[in-house]
This record gives sequence, C-alpha cells and structure tokens, in this order.
Amino acid sequence: MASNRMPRAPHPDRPLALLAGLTPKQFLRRHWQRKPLVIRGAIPAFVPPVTRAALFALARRAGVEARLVAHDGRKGWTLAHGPFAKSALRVLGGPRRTLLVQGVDLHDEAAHTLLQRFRFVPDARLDDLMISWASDGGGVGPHVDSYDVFLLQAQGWRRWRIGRPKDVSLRRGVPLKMLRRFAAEQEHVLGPGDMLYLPPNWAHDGVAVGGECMTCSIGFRAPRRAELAVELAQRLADLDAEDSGADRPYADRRLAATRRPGRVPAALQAFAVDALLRFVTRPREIAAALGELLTEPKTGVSFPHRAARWSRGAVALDRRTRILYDDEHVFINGESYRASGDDARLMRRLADDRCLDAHAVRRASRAARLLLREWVVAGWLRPGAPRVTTGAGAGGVRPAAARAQRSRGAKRD
Ligand SMILES: [Mn+2]
Repeated sequence: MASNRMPRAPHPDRPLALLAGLTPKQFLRRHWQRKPLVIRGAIPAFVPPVTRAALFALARRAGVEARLVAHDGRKGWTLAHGPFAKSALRVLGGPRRTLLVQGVDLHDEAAHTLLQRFRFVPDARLDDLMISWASDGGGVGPHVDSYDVFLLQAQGWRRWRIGRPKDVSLRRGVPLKMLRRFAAEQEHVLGPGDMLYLPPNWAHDGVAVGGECMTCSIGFRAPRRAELAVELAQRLADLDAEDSGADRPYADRRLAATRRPGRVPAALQAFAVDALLRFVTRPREIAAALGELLTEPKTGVSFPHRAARWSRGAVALDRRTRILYDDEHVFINGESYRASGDDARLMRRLADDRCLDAHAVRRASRAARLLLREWVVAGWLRPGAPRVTTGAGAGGVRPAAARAQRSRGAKRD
C-alpha cells in the first residue's frame, strides 16, 4: 500500500494474496460461514498498525475498551477491565499474559486503513479491529465465538488449535467464556503476515509461542433476530409517539358486562396482534430504522466540531464515521436522509470510497454541498484528501524502521 489514497474495496473477481489466491467471490462461496482457511503470507512484509508501546498507551486511555487476562499456576485465570493505570500494565512483564484492545480502528488511522482490505464484505457486517498482545504462553483459553473472524498475525508467533466443538459446556469458576472440553482437529502456527479465517462457532485456542506476539482480529457483527426486532420496534414506536393519531390507546365502547372478570377480552388480544402487525407492515420505515441503527456511532465516540471554512474541494470521511445507503436513503452516524438522482449517486460514492475528490464536489448540487458542509462542521467529514497510514506509528513507518522499534522494545512498561 504505497499509494497515498485510501485503498478501494477489492474487486470480487480479482485473486488476492489476502485470501490465499482466491478471489473474494470464491472465498465467500467456499469458506465464508462454512470452513476455516489458513493463509500463509496474507499480507507480505506486514507492518503492525500499532507498536506494542502504542497499544499499551491505548489501554490506558478512557473510552477505550481494554481487557487484561493472566493465567497463573496458583491464582488460575484472572480478568481485569481497562482503562489501566501504567502500574497495572506491569503484570504484562510476566509469562502467560494477554492484553486485548477492542475497536483499535476508531483510535488509529493505520488500523482503520487495514480494515479497508476486508471491504469485499459489506460495511454493515464489519465490526471492528481488535488487537491482542500476548507474552510467551499467553492466550484466552479455548472458546467459541458466534461471529466470523480473520486472525491476522501481526508479529511473533501464535499456535492456533481449532475444531468444531462436540461439547459446548463452559468451564466453571473462570472469569472468561472457556470450553470445558476441547479436542483440536487442526493445529497451525502462524507467523507475521499469516492469517486464519474462522467461521462462527468454531472452537479455537491461540497461544503465543517462542516469545511475545501480537494478533489483529478483524471481527464481523451479525444482529440477533429478537434483539433486532426489539430495537426496530422501539424506533418505530418512537416515530408513532410523535404522532398521536398513530398511537391510539385501546378502546372498547361496545364493552359488554362480564360474569368472568378474570378473562382477557378477545378484542384486547386482537388489538395486541394488530399493534405488532402495524410494525411489521411498514417495510420502508423498517429499512430507514435499520440504516439508522447500523450507522449509530460506537459507544464512546464523539466527533470534534470544527469551524465551517470548507465550501468546496476534496473531502474524506472521519475514520469513526459510519455511512451506509439503500435505494432511497443515505444513513450517516445514526441519521437518515432521503436521496435521489445525482445527489444520491454522489452520497453512495462517498459511502463506497469514503472520500470525494474536488471534481465530484464541484459537480454536486447546492443542497448536497450544504449537507456536506454540515457534516464537515459536525466533524463527520474532513476537508482534504484521505490520510493513509500503513504501519506502526504516525505517518506510516517503513518495515525496517518498525523492526528496529520492535527489537528496542525489550524493556517492558
Ligand atoms: Mn475468539
């Protein structure tokens, strides 16, 4: 990634080293949600998006989701949640320790750039980049996740033991979700630039071997049916609450005197069914609510407002901005806009490329430019071309420099 523009979403029919020479289309057909894939040299000469020092610094920051896992002979497994004091991170100096930092892509431009390589999967499915650092022998024990994941080895070596669990019962008395019994079907030792794809519900146990290591987890999200239904219904209910005509209470003007006061009136049962039906028979509003829900910024994310100097010229989305679209709407950071014609095409391009060049902006309608300006002021959009960093530290350190930094890092903090 030597170019200074944001990498475009990979072409579905182009073979990728990232997918062991498969095209995204082939990978999705053969492996996605079906079977694991081990990819040697997925990213040759891979430079980790952050250094160990930068990762540890993130774990100390408020608003960053971090966990520390230790496995000691006497104390067994222990788990602590961040943000961590500098002194708390000293335990990482011992063996069998793991530091997990969630959502690194929200905090680091190079991590965000790395995720762009996986955009052959829709953004609506992409969750975040988690980075785990482990000292020798470190891991989080055998477990099962309900999501797809790419495990990209960033530095050092990790031994993965994987298999379909025959018994999903969990170990008791440990602070982490850990399988009671686990027999591996396959074992793979991954080095820098190697990657393992795992479908949901495959048991896995990864342990740092031959010293410390760092692993990037590219995780996906899949809403649960009931949870999604509740959230969508809530949003539709909020819409109805604004319109009293749409949210009339149950009425029974023809109520007959009863001798069985304990019985639920049939009319009230019908009213309940009708109440739910009125939610499910609004596909357009459901689509809008879904888009808003999917682009809701992650917890803890806030955007820096800036003065509206911008009126034309290239723009790029802030890495924390979530943007999606459907046939009728553009959704950005939890808000929906109706869009059609040329303006819709422009906004879709912004969503797919995460930037617009000066030429595209110049051709936009006045209304579209005003909207873009609003987003600049809100901090969702940045004037100028996209910033691209491809490695540890700000400004994209080249592989050689990063390696020097690594060997210098013998001191633990
Ligand atoms: Mn896992």
